[in-house]
Amino acid sequence: MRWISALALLLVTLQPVEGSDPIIAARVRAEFLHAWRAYEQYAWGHDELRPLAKTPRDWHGSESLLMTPVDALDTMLIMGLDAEAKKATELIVAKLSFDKDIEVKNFEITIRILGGLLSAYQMTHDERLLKLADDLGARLLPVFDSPTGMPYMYVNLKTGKTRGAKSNPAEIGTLILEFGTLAKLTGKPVYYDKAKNALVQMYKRRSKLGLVGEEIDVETGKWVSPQSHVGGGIDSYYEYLLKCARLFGDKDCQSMWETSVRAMNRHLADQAPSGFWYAQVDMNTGRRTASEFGALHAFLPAVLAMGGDLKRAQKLQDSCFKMWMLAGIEPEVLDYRKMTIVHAGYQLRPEIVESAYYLWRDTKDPRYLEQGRAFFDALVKYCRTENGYTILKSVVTKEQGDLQHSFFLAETLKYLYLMFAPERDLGVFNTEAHPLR
Ligand code: DMJ
Repeated sequence: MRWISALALLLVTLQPVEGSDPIIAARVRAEFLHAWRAYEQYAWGHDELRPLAKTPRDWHGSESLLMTPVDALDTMLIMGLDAEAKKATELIVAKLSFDKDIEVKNFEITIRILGGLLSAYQMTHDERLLKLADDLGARLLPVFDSPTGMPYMYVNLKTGKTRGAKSNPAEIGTLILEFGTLAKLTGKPVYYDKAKNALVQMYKRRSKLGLVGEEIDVETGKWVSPQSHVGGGIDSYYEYLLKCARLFGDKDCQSMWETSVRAMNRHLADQAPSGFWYAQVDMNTGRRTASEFGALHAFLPAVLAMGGDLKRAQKLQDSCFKMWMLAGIEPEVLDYRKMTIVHAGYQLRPEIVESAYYLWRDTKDPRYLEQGRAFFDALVKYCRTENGYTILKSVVTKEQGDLQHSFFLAETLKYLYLMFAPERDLGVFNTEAHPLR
């Protein structure tokens, strides 16, 4: 049977795709299929695939929320993989149920499942997807019932019981694109209002310097950690201030974004000998506490570019690329003052690719296509397995771990494909790369 799959791969590879580099676009599409076929074969109906063990991985015990099919569906539609998209849709409609006695993380379920359902609905007009999204949105709503209106971290989908008062700006402020879109599509303003209030409540608690910290109690509204940075736990809060303004024309979001990006550039930006970076500082004093930057921070060039600051976006992307090239593939965290790797894993993350995609779109500077080719070559070289793609335990030794995250199909491969395929306007991407209109 091997020659049949080799032939299928060849045919996919040879399909013409007009764009900045049709050959690479076709190769990315073929690699997407390689990842998807492995999921189909070894993890069908489950959340994610462990490609080395060839076993499924579910997030909530034995219950699946079909993380990979929902996350990957709009990528299939964008790549023109119609048969695969149809099969994934039928699985979702037949099997996806939120009437489950499980506690989910509001942020992850919102950006992956709600975002994925909404974007696929907007692309296909399949009402069944909107119905699922509305059901999910209603089950997530209890998270906002805290004394401040900022959401709890977890909610039980069946009982509505919430947990996790200690949260962070990213989990509190990365909801408005999905809940806002759901409000517009269902005519239920409550979704928009609750998510917008959470964002505003978060913003109101910024320090005198205009910065937010890393951890906050949603019941008391008091900061638990004053560490400020643009990495995990804070990153997409900034992203959604700007994207909320873009998607909904919301003037409050525009003004919150402007104040926040000014503070970020003033107190976090760091011109070091190794390049231009964003540091860790105390949100109240502005004192630098660390000089760490990593795979998650690499979303920022994209957002700066979208905000119109191409100068900083380009300088920062040059630094990000240096980070990638240090070991030939991107470490999770780097100390940019020492230029040493702090956390050596690579989780198949998309952020650096996303930034190259935006900068290519906005500048047409060929250096971003070169970066894209380097990303793709390294992924194929180090993360490809016989059955899909996997994370690395260490970018230094290149030892592989065993997980194909759903965001690899939702984001990493989508942004790579879009960079090399014909340009088109898809709308505003949520933080999981689900385009919304
Ligand atoms: C994704 O789930 C999203 O991009 C999120 O904003 C950050 N973490 C992963 C990818 O790294």
